[in-house]
Amino acid sequence: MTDNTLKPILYFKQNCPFCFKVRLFLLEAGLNEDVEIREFVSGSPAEDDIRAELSPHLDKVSFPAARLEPGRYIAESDDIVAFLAAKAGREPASMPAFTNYVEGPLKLVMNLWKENIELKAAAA
Ligand SMILES: N[C@@H](CCC(=O)N[C@@H](CS)C(=O)NCC(=O)O)C(=O)O
Repeated sequence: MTDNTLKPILYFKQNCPFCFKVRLFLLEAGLNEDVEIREFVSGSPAEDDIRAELSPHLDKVSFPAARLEPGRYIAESDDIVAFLAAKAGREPASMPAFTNYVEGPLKLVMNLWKENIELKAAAA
């Protein structure tokens, strides 16, 4: 039987594209049972609880975030994937769904987001 208290805890904001990146990695790597996922909806009481839990441990709270082990928190999707991959002996670069998402839709969303900020600044 798996000891749940030792599993990494992942904190996800619902519909966040960077959280989906970690979700996709977990799914493709078959690691869903090796982590505990705590997902919140923006504006919900669960969000307040999660932010209160994370803020003493992180310089800046962002999502996804993870408690890798008791007292050890990080918040950067690449670092979370790298930690989980190393722990499981997996190579994210060789996972086609994960790499397609990161290089395709996620990159597109990030580029559109940057372009939108630049256009707004230019229009102001
Ligand atoms: N580079 C970060 C970006 C994460 C990010 O910007 N996440 C957004 C949600 S999609 C966030 O946390 N925004 C601030 C907030 O919700 O407090 C990563 O890859 O983890």
